[in-house]
Amino acid sequence: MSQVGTTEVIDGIGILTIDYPPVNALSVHTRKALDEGFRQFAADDSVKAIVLICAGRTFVAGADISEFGKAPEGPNLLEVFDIIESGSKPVVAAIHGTALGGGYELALVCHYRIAVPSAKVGLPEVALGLLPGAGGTQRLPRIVGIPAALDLITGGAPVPAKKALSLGMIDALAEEGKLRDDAIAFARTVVAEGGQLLRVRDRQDKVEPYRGQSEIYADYLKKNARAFRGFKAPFNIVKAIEAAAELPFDQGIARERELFQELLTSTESAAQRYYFFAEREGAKVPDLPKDTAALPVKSVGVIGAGTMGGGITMNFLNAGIPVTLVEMSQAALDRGVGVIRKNYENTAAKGRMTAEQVEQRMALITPLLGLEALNNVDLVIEAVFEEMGIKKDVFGKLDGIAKPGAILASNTSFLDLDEIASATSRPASVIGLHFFSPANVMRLLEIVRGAKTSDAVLATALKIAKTIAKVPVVSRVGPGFIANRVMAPRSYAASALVLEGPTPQDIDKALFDYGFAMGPFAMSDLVGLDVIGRGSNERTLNGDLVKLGRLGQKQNGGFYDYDEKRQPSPSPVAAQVIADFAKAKGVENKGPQSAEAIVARLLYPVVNEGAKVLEEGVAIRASDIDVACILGYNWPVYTGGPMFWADTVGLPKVVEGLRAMGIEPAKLLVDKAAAGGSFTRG
Ligand code: TC6
Repeated sequence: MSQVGTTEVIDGIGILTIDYPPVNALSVHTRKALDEGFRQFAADDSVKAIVLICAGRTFVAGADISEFGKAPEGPNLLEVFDIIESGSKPVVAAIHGTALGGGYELALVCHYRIAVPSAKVGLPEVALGLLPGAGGTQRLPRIVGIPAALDLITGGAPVPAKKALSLGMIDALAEEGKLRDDAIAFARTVVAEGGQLLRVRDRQDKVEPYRGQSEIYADYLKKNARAFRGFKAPFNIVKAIEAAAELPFDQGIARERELFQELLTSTESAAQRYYFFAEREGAKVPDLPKDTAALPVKSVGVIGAGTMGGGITMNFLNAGIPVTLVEMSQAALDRGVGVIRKNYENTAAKGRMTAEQVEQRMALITPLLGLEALNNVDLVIEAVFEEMGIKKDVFGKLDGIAKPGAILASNTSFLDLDEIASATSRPASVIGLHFFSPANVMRLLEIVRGAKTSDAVLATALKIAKTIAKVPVVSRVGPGFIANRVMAPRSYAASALVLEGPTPQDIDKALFDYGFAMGPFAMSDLVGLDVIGRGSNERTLNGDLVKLGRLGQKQNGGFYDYDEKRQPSPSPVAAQVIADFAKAKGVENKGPQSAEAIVARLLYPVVNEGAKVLEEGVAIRASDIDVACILGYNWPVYTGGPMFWADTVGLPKVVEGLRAMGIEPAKLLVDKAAAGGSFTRG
């Protein structure tokens, strides 16, 4: 028996335990253990039924994603599944943690499924640009029916055990902490009742009613057009589920395989699989000793109850950590607390929280006036006005108030953290925690490591990110840190390009088709041109529009005109303003450009800035830049982010494109292009 699997037999019940940390993925070792274990039990006459259970934190969490795209080794997964399903002894899958993807598909080839209440099951492959290619698209519809299968597999969300029970995805709940005993008892009952083998593949009752109804799938795709835009996997998933209704099981499996292979070799899936690991890499800091202990954070203080401070506060309340929220005036404090309450009540009104949970979270806030209230918290996060003088003043005062060892964090989005830290006598305790707005929703957290930030404080920040369900990327101090800095050239390029011929709608459409939710001009109109142009003394295009009273969507239109339903249309007035501005700047109109050229013009400079951020050591690795852009700026995940995308375009092409735009490429980019290297592959 391989080390990954252990077998034992207790009173006629064979127990196969899989132990392959961290998540018992279906690697070659796990497949071998399953293959050997089931063959052994099949040959053992004393075994009447089998329990499949896992050690560690979870049941099998899926195929081993790191094996995808490599030459297959060891027993084939589908053959192993066939041994389990077509065997003559009933098999009970005993589930704790998460049975996801290939892990839940493994449970589906067992004849029974029992899970503890805290377990979750599901088919999340869509998030990797894949479909459940080990029978999931054929078996799950046979349990839950076509409409539910469409939602479950294209949505991919793990289903909590109780709901899974009501949907039939599992057959029974075990008592928490007693999974093994309950699964053995369940298997005994099955044997006592005749040892029936329930094979999901043989079920027809849930799919038959939908046979011959192709409109279900067309309607479903239409209804979800927005969510599925740009992705490949949802379309193949829908086709595979249609096959479950229309084809005999084995043909359905063959169709699933075909559709899976198509996804596996797609750039979209490669990008999404890369992104899965990229999100997890962010928390790894090579020069931070692994054994660095995090400091305890049992209470938090937030300075500023505005939009940012309020959003930051909610993250901690959601994690059950009490927050002292501090403002300068009672009115600002009341307003801030009121907004937080309203946000929770809105969530409750949508049924995603109970009234009791709203009160529990609100009870964790202590609203107080003045910084002195922060004398006893473990972590202070400052979210005051973005101006160096004000920040230094706050940190100087905090230094005299906060208890020794407290972490002093700034939410600055572009100021020099080291200068802020210099206002204190304890720069080792100062760190940047840069949240993105709305801070209670956006998953990105840029952790800014100052020149003097201690290892313990950095380790604590990384731990906090996990506690409040954020994805961290670590940045060194530099203007705009990572996301804001690398994305800024996109805006500059758009402002320059619109003077040369392409219209705002040409540019927005090119970026929308690339995969962004909206283009830069639609975005400016949404945010407000007066807000974007604020603070600049120079004549700007935005400023010229504002002078005409065009503030964007909120007033008289901006780059677009808007009807009463806020639907945009091209604006002749804006077109004239652009033409006048171009003339004043002496920019020649060279006419329209292709979408490809527009995308290159706006996004190659982002790649170039990314290369500089790497070169300067501001970001640790290219994948952190991709994570920051995907989570901070909604860069389409199926391109992998700017750096992964640049690798797919080809770095020599990017270098050449930048030079043609009159931009000198970063040295790192030039060197990699010349050496045939890449940012993200190996
Ligand atoms: C599939 O099954 C397709 C089937 C078709 C058949 C052909 N493979 O997330 P964590 C690693 S597709 C390899 O930090 P958590 C992860 O990289 C798969 N590695 O922990 C990390 O490594 P590190 C369908 C994996 O407790 C470590 O395990 N399944 C895999 O916050 C811990 O992970 C999924 O999509 C894997 N499948 O969450 C599920 N999974 O420590 C994907 C994890 O070196 N996994 N690792 O950085 C998850 O959603 C979560 O990992 C979790 C645990 C909920 C299982």
